Parts: sequence; C-alpha cells; structure tokens
Amino acid sequence: MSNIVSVVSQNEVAVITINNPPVNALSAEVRSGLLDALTQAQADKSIFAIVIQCEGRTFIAGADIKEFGQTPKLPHLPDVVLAIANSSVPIIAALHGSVLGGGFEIALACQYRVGLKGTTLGLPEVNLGLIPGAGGTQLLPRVLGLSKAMNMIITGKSIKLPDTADNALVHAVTDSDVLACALEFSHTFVKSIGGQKLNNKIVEQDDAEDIKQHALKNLVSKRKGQTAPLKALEAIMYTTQYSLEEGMKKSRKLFLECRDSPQSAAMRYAFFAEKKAQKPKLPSISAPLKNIEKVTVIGAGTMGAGIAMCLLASGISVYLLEINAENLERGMSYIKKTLASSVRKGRISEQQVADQLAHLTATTEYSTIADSHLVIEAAFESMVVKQDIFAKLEATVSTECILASNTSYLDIDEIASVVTHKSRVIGLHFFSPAHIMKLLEIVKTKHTDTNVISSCMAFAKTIKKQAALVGMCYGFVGNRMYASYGREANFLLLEGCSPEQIDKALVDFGMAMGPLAVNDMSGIDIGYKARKENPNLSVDPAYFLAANLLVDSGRLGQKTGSGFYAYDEKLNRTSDPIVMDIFKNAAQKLNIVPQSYTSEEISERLVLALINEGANILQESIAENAEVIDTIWLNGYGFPRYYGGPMFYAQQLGWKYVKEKLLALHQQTGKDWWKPSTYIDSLL
Ligand code: TC6
Repeated sequence: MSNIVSVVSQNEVAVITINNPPVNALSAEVRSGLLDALTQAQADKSIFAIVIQCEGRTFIAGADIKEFGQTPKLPHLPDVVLAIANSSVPIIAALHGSVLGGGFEIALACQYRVGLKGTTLGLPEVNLGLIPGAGGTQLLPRVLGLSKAMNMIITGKSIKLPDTADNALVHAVTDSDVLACALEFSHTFVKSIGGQKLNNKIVEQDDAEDIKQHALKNLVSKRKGQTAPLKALEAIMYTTQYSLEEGMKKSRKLFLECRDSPQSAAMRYAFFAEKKAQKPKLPSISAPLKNIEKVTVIGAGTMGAGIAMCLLASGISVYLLEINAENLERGMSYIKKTLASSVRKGRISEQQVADQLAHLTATTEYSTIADSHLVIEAAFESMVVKQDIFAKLEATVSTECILASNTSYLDIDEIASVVTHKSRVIGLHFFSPAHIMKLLEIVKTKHTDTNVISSCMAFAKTIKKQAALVGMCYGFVGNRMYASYGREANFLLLEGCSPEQIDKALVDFGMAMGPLAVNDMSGIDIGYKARKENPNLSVDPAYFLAANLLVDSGRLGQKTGSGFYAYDEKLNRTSDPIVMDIFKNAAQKLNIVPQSYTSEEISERLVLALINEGANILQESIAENAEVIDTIWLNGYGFPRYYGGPMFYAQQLGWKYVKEKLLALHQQTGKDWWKPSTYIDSLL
C-alpha cells in the first residue's frame, strides 16, 4: 500500500486515511492506495464499517488536474468509485473542507456521508472543460433530484453541506471532530441498520424535458461556446433512461471526449496559469507581511465605491474619502443602492449589509484616515490631482502605510515623485465594477519594496481577487494590449466595416462583448482624454480617428444616448447610419480605400494585435510570463476561457503561423506595430 493512503482498525471500524497535501487530489498513487486499502479493510472479518477520511485542510478536492495531459495511469477513477459503490461492507465518507470533482464522486458512491459544518460540495469539472467523469452525472441526480443536480453540474457551482442531516446528501453533521462523528454514526446507526444499497433506479421525473430546456437556455447565455456543459447535460439526462452502471459507462465516453478536447486543455492551462500568476518570482524577505485591516479609498465615484464594496465584503474596515460632502453622499447612496439590490437578489442578507456598513466611515477629512494600513487612490485620472492627493497622504498617514493608485494609465513613478518613501508606492488597478470583476493588476514601480508587493499579493487573496503582478508602462499590461485591439477596430471602421460587423466578429470569436459596444458602455471620451494627455499615441492620423470624431460630435457612448451605436432609454442598441457617414468622410480625407473583410479576418486581426503586443510586453519583461498576461485577459477582459488567453491561443495557433500572419499585415499596411515581436523569434 502507498504511504499516502493508510488503513487502521478502530473498534471494529476500518479507518482509511488519505494524506496527499495540499488538497488530497486523486493522483494515481491515491487511487491505487485507496483500492488496496478497501481490499484490506473488506478482508478483515472483525470490522462492520469502513470510514474514508482525509488529513489536512480538506477532503479530496478532485482528480489531480496535472495528470490529465499525461498518459492515463491505472486504476481509473470510475473503477475506484465502482469498487466503493459495490462494497459489501458499508462505507462512510467523513467530509471536511472542499469536497470537489472526483472527491465528491467518491463521497456520493459511499453509502453514508457525515460532514463538518461549512464543508463545500461541488462538481466544478465544467470549469476545466470536463464533465464529472467518474459517475457524478449519474450519482448526484439520484441523490438530489434532476433539477438541483443539473444546476450544480452545468454551472460548476458548489453548495454548502446542509447544517443538519437530510439523509440523502448527508447523514450526520458535526461542528467539531468529523472522524469522531463518523465513528459514532457507525456504532449508533450503521452497526444496527447495516448498509443501504445505492439508488440504481432510472430517475423518473415528469418535467425532465422542461428541466433540460431550462438548463439549455441558461447555457446559451452563460456558457457561450463551451462544449463541456452541453455534454454534461446529455450525460445527466442518461439518468432518465439508464441504470446507474449503464449510465456510468455511457457518460465515461462523453468525459473522454471532453478530456481530449482543445477546450479542456486551454481551461486546465488557465487553472494553473492563475495559480502561477499569484506566485511571482520575488526576492525572499524575512520581515513579516504587512497587516492590512484598515483601508482608505480616495474617491467615491463608480470605481472608488466599487472598491469600497469589495473590501467591505471581505470584512475590511474602510474609510471612504471625498473632496466634498456632495460627492461623498453620491458615493454612499450608490453603495447603499447596490447593496440593497444584492439583498433583493438574495445574494446577501440585511444583516450582512448592516455589518458591512458598520465598517464603513465616510469622511472628507484627511485627519480621519491617519491610522490606515493601505490607501487606494481612485480619484480623477489626472497627474496633477493624483500628485496632490499623494502629497496630502505623505503628511497624514504613517510611513508604514502602503500608498496605492488605481490609475489605469498614468506613470506611478511620477505620482510617487511627490512622496519621500517611494518604496511604499504601488499600483492597485481594479476593473469596473470593482466589487464584481475578479482581476487586480498589481503594478510595481522602480522603487516598490518587495515586502509591499508581497503584502499586496496576499491582500488580493484576502479580498478574493485574482492578482497579476506587472511592471510599469503606459496602460500596464491589460490596457496597453487593449489599446492595440481597439486600434485595429478603429482602423477597420475607416476601412469600411460597420460597428455591428466588427462587434459580431468578436462575439462570434467568443468575447463577451464586441470592442465598440464596450467602448460605448465605458464612455468613448475616457480614451479620448487619455490620448490627449499622451500625444505620442496619436502619431498616425488614423489612429483612433473614428473614436475621436465621435467624441468631437458629442457622441460619448451610452451616457449621451449615442456613440458607435444609437441607444434608446432602455439602452437598447441600434445601428446609426450617421456613424458610417462620419467614418466614410474621414477615410476619404485620409485616402483609405474601403475593403471588405470576413468575420474571421476581423477577429483574427484584432486578436493578432493583442498577441503581438503581449509578446512585446514579455520581451520588455513588463510581465514575468505568458501566464500573467493570460490571467489578466481571462479575468479582466472576458477573453474566452476555452482559448486559455491570448498567449495560449497563439501557442495553439502555432508561433510560426502567428509570425507569418504578422509579417503579412506589416507588408500590407506598412505599420510598424505589425512587425513581429522579437520575443516570437525566441519561441521558434
Ligand atoms: C475532477 O475531479 C475530475 C474527475 C473525473 C476523473 C475521471 N489537482 O487553490 P489553492 C493545487 S476535475 C492538482 O491555492 P485554496 C493548486 O494548484 C478536478 N492540483 O488553495 C495549488 O498548487 P500550488 C475538480 C491542485 O485553499 C494548491 O493545490 N476539482 C488541485 O485557495 C493549492 O490550491 C477542482 O477543480 C487539483 N485538483 O483552494 C478543484 N486543486 O500551491 C480545484 C488544487 O503549487 N481546486 N491544486 O500553486 C480548487 O478549487 C482549490 O484549489 C481548492 C483549495 C478550493 C481545493
């Protein structure tokens, strides 16, 4: 037997313990160890029950994701699950932590489950482009019913263990020692009642077809372009036609199709890319990380208020500081309105809102914020305004306090120039709406101290953000790349493409929204003002000319009822022929000849622009690795997860192909930015 699975007999119960840190993933060694342990326990005539438990912070959190790309090793997980399901000796799963994927399938195959309060249960396989491959699609509907199981499996969302036993999902719940609870349950219940057969019957549910149609409708909007949830749905419906074992066999085939798909490869890459982005290579430090419990947010606009809500939701005490009472009041009422809407949607309770607001202090006085551990400035995007704020902070907070700017573009070194202790200045770039979007781009300057960086990386985890550490350059990683993507959308408008055509091409590619609809939503004037502050970006007269012309004619986007599109009161989008006239006139003046493009050519051009800029960013070491860039694009810009991010997508296309395409665009347009990045050569 392996070292990581052990079995001991405890008062007529065999206790199998898995110890495979950090999350007890079901590696080949765990699977074979578990089978051996079962055989050993079942052969022991002195025992009447078997308990499966795990050491460490969690029960089994799933299959070992690293193994999926490798040659499969025996025994396969479905065989382990079947061995558990068919055990002649009753098996009790003792659950704690995160019981996920294959771990939950093992638990479902056990005849009984006992658990620690607060335990999380889920089948998150669709997030990896997979379906539950060891019987989850067949077992869960038989325990929870078709509708609940369908919802869990196709959304990949976890649930909390019920607080009391329901004798379906869980048979005993404890708030202390889960092994003790399992042993007591064995002696008081299992010893007299014995085992119970797993439900092998076909699921009979009159509204099965309605449930399926409802799920399909959800998938179209929430999991656009993904194949795994559709296959999961198909597998779940087998429960209405086949016995457990037949259903398991048939669903295994669907699992294997998913496992070998490019979508799953990309989504598994994304899983590890995000972990890697959270662990940048930094010099080791001996000093403890900074304690960040009191945070000031400066600016109560949409961004500042969103940041404040994100912090409050994680139990952080927040000072919200504005320059006057009117602005402050506006921000506070936005926060209260948003929290009230979350209550209506059932996302949080009234009590939670009251608790959060009790941690919020609104102020217009710098003296109030003197004991802050971190200040996040989210004021107007102007160097003068920001430097003024940082100078005031220098005179207010302790030298230990981290000073962060939420700027999207500005040079943070220049902001820091007004501060004596520059090593505590850093960029914390949130994405709007900040209480919802996962990404936090952490920007280190020339002077930022390693301890400050590490403390902010840890803080990102506390506030449940996906951190990505980047270096200083205009727009950092995300917005710098986005500028190249937007640039090409603007050029295509001058070359005769309509906003609808461009947006549709990118939505068909898999982006959540097209670039021009996004620009209308965020306000075309934002980029316009940023470009005015940085004239270097406008060396080419056609560069963003389309957007500039719209702003000059008062079309700033949704907020003015018109931009690239026209909007009605409910913000429904329609095309506006005036827009094409504006672009046509501008193109004629610049001697740009109209051309026709296919949807694929449009999306390829915009994505190639992203890729080449990403490669330049790697060449300049602004991002440590491609995973950081992909993490940013997956979590901040809605790049389809099933492509892994722009850099992984490029790798899948093949860097040779990418270079050829870039060279062709360079030759065709004569624009320097299409010169393939030298970083690409290093990959060929
Ligand atoms: C499945 O089960 C399919 C079955 C069918 C088969 C037929 N494998 O997130 P953390 C690593 S599909 C390998 O920072 P937390 C992770 O990379 C699987 N490694 O911790 C990290 O390593 P590092 C279904 C894994 O406490 C370390 O563990 N299951 C796995 O914030 C710590 O991770 C899932 O999708 C794994 N399965 O959160 C669950 N899981 O330190 C995925 C984690 O070298 N995992 N690692 O960077 C999670 O959701 C979370 O890790 C967590 C713990 C909630 C378990």
